[in-house]
Amino acid sequence: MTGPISHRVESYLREQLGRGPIHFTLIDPEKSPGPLAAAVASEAVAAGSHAILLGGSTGITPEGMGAAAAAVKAAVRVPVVIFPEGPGSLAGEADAVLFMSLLNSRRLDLVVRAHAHAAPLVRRLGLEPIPLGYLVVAPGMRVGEVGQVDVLPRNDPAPAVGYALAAEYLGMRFVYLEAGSGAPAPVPAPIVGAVREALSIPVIVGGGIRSAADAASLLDAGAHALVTGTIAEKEGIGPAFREIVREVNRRRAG
Ligand code: 1GP
Repeated sequence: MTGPISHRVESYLREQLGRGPIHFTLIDPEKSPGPLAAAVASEAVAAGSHAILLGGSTGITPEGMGAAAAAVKAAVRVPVVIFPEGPGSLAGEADAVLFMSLLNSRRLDLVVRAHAHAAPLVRRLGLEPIPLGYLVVAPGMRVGEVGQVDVLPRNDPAPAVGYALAAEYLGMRFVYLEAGSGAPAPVPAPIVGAVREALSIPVIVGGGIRSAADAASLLDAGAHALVTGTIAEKEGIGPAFREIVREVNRRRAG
C-alpha cells in the first residue's frame, strides 16, 4: 500500500496524552507467539494499558511478527505498534512502527542507514512511521551491547538533555529514554525530569520498571509514557503490572 502517510496512531497517542500519561505493553512475539501475544494484550488493555508494542528480541521474523500483530489486532482495539529490531521484523499486519534512530550508538546503521533499507518497505507495507529518537541510558543491557551504544550516564542529566534536544530539533516527534530491557533499575528520575523540562515533545521511558513505586517516581518526574515488557513476561498480567498501570491511569483526567 502506498499513498499519503497515515497519522492515525500518532493522533490517537496525542489525544490520549492530552488527558495524561499513558502506558505501553511491550510483547515479544518470539517469546509470546500469536495466540499468547493476543491473550497478554487483551488482559493488558483490560487492565488499562493504552497501546501494544511488539518487538524486543533479535530473532523475530516477518512471519512471526505478522502472526502476532494479526492476533493482537483481532483481540484489542488499541494500536499495535512495531518496536523494530531491524527491517527484518516489519510486518504490514501492525498499525505503525516506531521509526527510531538510536542516536547514541556508534553503529552508523542504527543511527540512520538501516532506515534507508526499511523506509521503502514501511511504505509498501502501509505502516505508519512514528519518528522517534531512541536514547540508551546506563546500564543499557542487551540493546546497549548489541547497539554499541555510548550509554548515557545515570548521574549527569546533561548528555541525555543534549541528545534529546537534538532529537527534537531534528524533527523527531517522540523521545524514548531506555535503560535496557531487564535493567536492575529504571532511568533515574532526575534524568527524566531534566529531559522533560527541556523538551516540548513527549518523553517515553522504559527498561527496568517493576513496581508502582518505580512508575510513580518516573511519572512525578514528568514521563509522558511508560513501557513495560519483562514484568508481564515473567508474571503475566499480575498484581505488579496492574499497579503500574493503575499508577499511570490515576494521573489521567476523566
Ligand atoms: C525494553 O523499555 C523496554 O525495550 C521494556 O523494558 O523489559 O525491563 O520492562 P523491561
